[in-house]
Amino acid sequence: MSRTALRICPLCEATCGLTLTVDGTRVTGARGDREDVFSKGFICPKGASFGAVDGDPDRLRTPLVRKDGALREATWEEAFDAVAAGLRPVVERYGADSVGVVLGNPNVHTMAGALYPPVLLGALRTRSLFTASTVDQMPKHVSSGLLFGDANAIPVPDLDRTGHLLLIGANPLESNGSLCTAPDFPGKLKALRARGGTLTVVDPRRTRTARLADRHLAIRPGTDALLLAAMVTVLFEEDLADLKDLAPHVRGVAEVREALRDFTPEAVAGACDVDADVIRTLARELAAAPTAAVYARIGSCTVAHGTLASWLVDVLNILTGNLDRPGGALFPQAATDRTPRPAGPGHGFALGRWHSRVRRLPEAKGELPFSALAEEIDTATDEGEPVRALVVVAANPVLSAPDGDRLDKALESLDFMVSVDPYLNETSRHADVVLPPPPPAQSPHHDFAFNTLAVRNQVRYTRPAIPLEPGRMAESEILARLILAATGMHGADPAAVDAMVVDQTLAKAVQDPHSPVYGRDPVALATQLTGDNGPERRLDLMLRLGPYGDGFGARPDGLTLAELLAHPHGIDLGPLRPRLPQPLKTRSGKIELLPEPVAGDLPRLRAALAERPAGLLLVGRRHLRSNNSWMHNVPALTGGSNRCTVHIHPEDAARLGVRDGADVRVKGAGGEVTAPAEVTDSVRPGVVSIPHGWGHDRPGTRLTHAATAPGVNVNQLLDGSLLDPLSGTAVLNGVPVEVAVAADLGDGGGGGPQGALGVAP
Ligand SMILES: Nc1nc2c(c(=O)[nH]1)N[C@H]1C(S)=C(S)[C@@H](COP(=O)(O)OP(=O)(O)OC[C@H]3O[C@@H](n4cnc5c(=O)[nH]c(N)nc54)[C@H](O)[C@@H]3O)O[C@H]1N2
Ligand SMILES: Nc1nc2c(c(=O)[nH]1)N[C@H]1C(S)=C(S)[C@@H](COP(=O)(O)OP(=O)(O)OC[C@H]3O[C@@H](n4cnc5c(=O)[nH]c(N)nc54)[C@H](O)[C@@H]3O)O[C@H]1N2
Ligand code: SF4
Ligand SMILES: [Mo]
Repeated sequence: MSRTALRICPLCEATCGLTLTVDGTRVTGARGDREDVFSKGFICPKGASFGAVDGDPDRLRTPLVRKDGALREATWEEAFDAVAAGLRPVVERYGADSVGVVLGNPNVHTMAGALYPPVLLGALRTRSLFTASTVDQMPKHVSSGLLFGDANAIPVPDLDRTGHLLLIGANPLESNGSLCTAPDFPGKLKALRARGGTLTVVDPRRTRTARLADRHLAIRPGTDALLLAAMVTVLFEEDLADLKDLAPHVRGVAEVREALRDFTPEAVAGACDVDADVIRTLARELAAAPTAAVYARIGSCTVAHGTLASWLVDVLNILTGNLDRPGGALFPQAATDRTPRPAGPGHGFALGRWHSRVRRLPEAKGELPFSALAEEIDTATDEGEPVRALVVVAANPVLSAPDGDRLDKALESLDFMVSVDPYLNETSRHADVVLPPPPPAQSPHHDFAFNTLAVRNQVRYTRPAIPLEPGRMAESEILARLILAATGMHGADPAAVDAMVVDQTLAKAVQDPHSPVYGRDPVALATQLTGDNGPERRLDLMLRLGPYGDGFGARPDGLTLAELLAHPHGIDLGPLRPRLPQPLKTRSGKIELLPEPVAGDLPRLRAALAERPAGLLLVGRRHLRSNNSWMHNVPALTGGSNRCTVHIHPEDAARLGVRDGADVRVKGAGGEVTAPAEVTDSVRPGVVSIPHGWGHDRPGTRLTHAATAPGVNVNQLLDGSLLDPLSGTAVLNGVPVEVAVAADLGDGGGGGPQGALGVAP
C-alpha cells in the first residue's frame, strides 16, 4: 500500500515542497506540493528524482571504522569510541587548533547542519575552520558585514515585484537560484518580462538564463567589479544617483563618488570587453526603472575581485534608492531570526582577527580559506601546530576545493579524520571513521539558512517522511554524539547537548530587555517547549523567541512548533518588507558605503584596468540535474547534456585545431586534465568552461555509477594561490589556462609541439 508524505526538498536552495509517494520504506515518487505556501507545486528534475537520490544503493548503512588500514563496517558504539580515541589525544597533546573542522554545502540543507556545528565549534574552540563558503559566497558576507555591520544581512532581489533585474554571474535556470531562495525562479523571470519588466544578464556564457533576457552582455570573466564601478561613476557623472528614503541611513556617498571617479565606462571598457556606451545605458536603465534590483552570484564571487563586486552590487542598489524597498532588494525576516532589536549602533564587523599559520591569510567570519586547508595540514612552520586531525561534515573538498591531489595526500597524512557523510567518496575514503546520516526521507526538515534569503517570508517544517530504519541514527544524534566524543564527554546522553543549548539560550533571553521573555524564569520556560526530540524543541524555542513568535505566551497568536505542525504546507508570512534601519549593526548605526577595507582594495582594482589576459580564461558551469560533487551517482540525473566536457568557442577551437568531441588537454597552475571538447558559441571567444564536482575515478570509493563516467576534476587546474584577498575566497572563475588537442601532446605531455598549447590572441 502506498501513501503520501510531505518533504521540503533539500537538493538546492529553492526549498520546494514535495509530495512523496512512499511504498513501505521506499520513496517511489515525488511531485510538487501544490498547497505548499511558497513553492505552490513547482518541482524540477532533481526534485522529481528525490526517490532515486534517497534510495541510492551506494548510500552507507552503517558506520565504517578503519582497522588494519581498511575501512570496515562497525557498530555506532565502536565508531564513537574510535572518534573519542582518535580526537582527544590530538586536542590534549597539540591544542585545539590542531583539530580542523571542515563544513560542506549540505549543512545548509539539513536541520542537523544548522543546529550542531556551531555547538561543536564553540566546544572545540578551534580556529582551524574551513567551509565551502570560501569557494562560494564569502565575498557577499564580507561586503554585508562591512556595509551593514552584519555578515548575514544579505539583501535579496524582490523577484515578484521588481521592474528591472540586473543579474550578474548567476544562472538560475540551471542552479534554481542562490542567495535568493525562490521556487520557480525561471517562472519568476518570465513573469517579470510578462509584466513589462526587463532582465539584463551579464555572463561570459550565453546561458539558458541569458537566453531569457532582454539584454545579454558576454563580459570578460573576472571584470564585473570594473563594470559595476563604471556604472556607479555614470550615476554620479550624470546626476542619476537618488537615494530616496535611504539617504538618512547612509554615510560615505561623497567618498564613494571620489574613490571611483576614474573608473569611467571608457576606462573599463577594454578590460571588460564591453562597450562604454552599453555600460552607460545599463546605468541609465537601472536609474530610470520604477523599481530595480542588482543581483549577483557565483560568477561575481569566486573571482579575483569578489568582495568589491559584491560591495558594488549593493552600492548600486543603494545609490538608486532600491535597497530596502518593494521591488528592489530587501532584507528577509525569517521566523527563526533572533528577536529584532531596536535600531542603533552595533559592534560592527571585523576582518582578520587571526591569520592562517602558513600563508598568514586573514580569517573572515571566523573561517580560514578552503584553499589553505591542504597547506595547513602538510606544511610545518614555527607558528604553531599543523592540523593533525579533521572533523569533516558534509564536505568533499578533494573535488570542490583547489588542488585536490595535494589535499588527497594531506588527508592521508593526518593522525585522525572523521567524516559525517552518506557516501564513501573522494574525501571520506581518507577518514578513519565514517558516520553516515540517514537519507533525506528519514530526516526532518526546516530551512534555517534559506528562509533568511527567501523572496517571501514564510515558514515550513516537515517531519521525517519515513521512520528511521533499524540501525540508522538521525544526523542530529550523530552530531550530538560527535560533539560529546570530541570534547571529552564521550558516552554522555546526546540529549544533554540540546538541553544545554536551550538552557543557555533562555538564560540569555530572560536577561535581555528586548526579549519577549525578559525577566521570566528560564527553567519554567524550558518546560513549556514542545517537540518529540531535541531538534524539535530547539526549533520551537527559536520560533517562540523569534520575530513572529508567541514569546512564550506574551503574544498568544504568535508562532510555535505546534502551530507550524498544524500547517503542514507551511505558513505564509507575507512579502518582504522594508526593515531599515533595524538590521544595521555598524558602529555608526548607518550603512557605511565606503568601508576602509574596501577602499584599501581599490588600488588592486585600478591595476586591473590595464589587464588584458593574453590566453584563455576558465569559467565553471552548472547543470540542472547536477549538484556539486555528490549527485553523479544517480543514473536518472546523469547522461544526456549533463557531462563533464570542455566548452570552447568555435573560433578558439578552429585556431587550436580542436574538433567537437575530441579530447583536449587543459593546463593550469595546479595541474592538467583531459576531457572531451564541446565546440559551442554559448561561451564567448577566449573562454573555456568546465563544470566542477567531477573526477570520480579515485580508488577506494563506493560510487558505482559515478565511476562509470567519472569526468575530470576541474579544480586540479588550480593551485590554491589565487584568492580574493578580503574574503579568502578561491578564484574559480577567470582563471588563466592553456588548451591543446590531447593527441598533439602524447601521453607524457611535453613531447608534442609546444605551439599546440595555444592561447587566444
Ligand atoms: N571549480 C569550481 N569549484 C567549485 C564551485 C564552482 O562553481 N566551480 N562551486 C563551489 C560551491 S558554490 C560549493 S557550495 C562547493 C561545494 O563543496 P562541498 O561542500 O565540499 O561539496 P559537495 O559536493 O556539496 O559535497 C557535499 C558532501 O556532503 C555529502 N552529503 C550529501 N548529503 C548529506 C547529508 O544529508 N548529510 C551529510 N552529513 N552529508 C551529506 C556528500 O556525500 C558530499 O560528500 O563547491 C565549490 N567548488
Ligand atoms: N543544478 C544545480 N543547482 C545548483 C548547484 C549545482 O551544482 N547544480 N549548486 C548549488 C550551489 S552550491 C550554488 S552556490 C548555486 C550557484 O548558483 P549560480 O550562481 O546561479 O550558479 P552557476 O550556474 O554556477 O552560475 C554562475 C554563472 O556565472 C558565470 N560566470 C563565470 N565567471 C563569470 C564572471 O567573471 N562574470 C560573470 N558575470 N559571470 C561569470 C558562469 O558562466 C555561470 O553561468 O547553485 C546551487 N544550485
Ligand atoms: S528546484 Fe531545487 S528545491 Fe525545487 S525541486 Fe528542484 S532541486 Fe528541489
Ligand atoms: Mo555553493
